[in-house]
Amino acid sequence: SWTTTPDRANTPTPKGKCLKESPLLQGSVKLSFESSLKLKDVVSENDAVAEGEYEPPGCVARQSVAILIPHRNRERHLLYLLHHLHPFLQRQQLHYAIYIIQQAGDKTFNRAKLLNAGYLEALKDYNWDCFIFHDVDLVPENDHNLYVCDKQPKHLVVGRNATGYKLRYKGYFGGVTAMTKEQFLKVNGFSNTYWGWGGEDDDLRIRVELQKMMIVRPPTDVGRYTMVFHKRDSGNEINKDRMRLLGRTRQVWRKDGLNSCSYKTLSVERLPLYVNVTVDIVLLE
Ligand code: UD2
Ligand code: MN
Repeated sequence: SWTTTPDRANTPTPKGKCLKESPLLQGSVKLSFESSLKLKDVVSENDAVAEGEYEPPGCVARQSVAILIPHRNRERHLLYLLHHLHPFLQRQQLHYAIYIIQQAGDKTFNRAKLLNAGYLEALKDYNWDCFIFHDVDLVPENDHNLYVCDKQPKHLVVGRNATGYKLRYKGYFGGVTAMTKEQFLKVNGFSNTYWGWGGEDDDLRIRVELQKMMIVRPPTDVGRYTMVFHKRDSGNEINKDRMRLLGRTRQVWRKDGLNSCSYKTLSVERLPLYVNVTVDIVLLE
């Protein structure tokens, strides 16, 4: 015989775990925001995605990650984000799904409560290891910024274009964060009581600190984002009560959060690029 290695061509080998560092990463990539971009283009770019979900073909992903995006009336931003985020996550060889959490009605926006509802809804589909809480207008620039969870809660937005790519302030925890299913449960999720702009991200940081967890971040050259320009949305006016609310977090976190998040699921649509969850969070408590 001219070969001593056994012929494995016909025996299916079980898929191994994906490598710690994906060989598909490209580093810093040039982002495009073309006004001519159409939803159908983004759909056809991503034919390996079904109902917002993807699994790497060649190996078993190291984590299963749900990306939760609070949303209302930002369709253009959503399209740009989907266009960049799907390929980005595929290069990281993750098993993931994207959930868009839509606030029904036109009452004041509540980002934090939407994310609590998104966490609870996503867990009805699958036992996700890791959750990424993601603004719709932030596009990651470097695919070494891994969308996986660590032993500690992770803040992925070290800097963005508009602020010179510097951390806005010490303890800043807004924009995009990653927490395991257990870490998020341990802090009882976000507060449900922040209506309008601001404070809910600092509240989550306080919850994390109360549990003696530490926030970790990627290096500065990796945790870079472009925020698509926008003005303050109507229906998301600055929350004048936020400082008072931040003063009572340590007293109320046990009973204000995931365990008290009342909402009504109005619809769950499984679209090609994301699961579209519409919730009524403005209920009489
Ligand atoms: C900052 C934080 C954000 C949050 C917010 C205060 C960064 C990069 N981001 O964002 O995480 O803490 O301050 O609440 O620091 N949204 C809609 N429709 C609306 C209003 C909001 O979809 O009508 C969603 C959308 O995902 C948006 C997010 O809520 O990205 C945050 O709102 P923003 O972008 O207006 O606030 P911004 O940029 O000051
Ligand atoms: Mn924004």
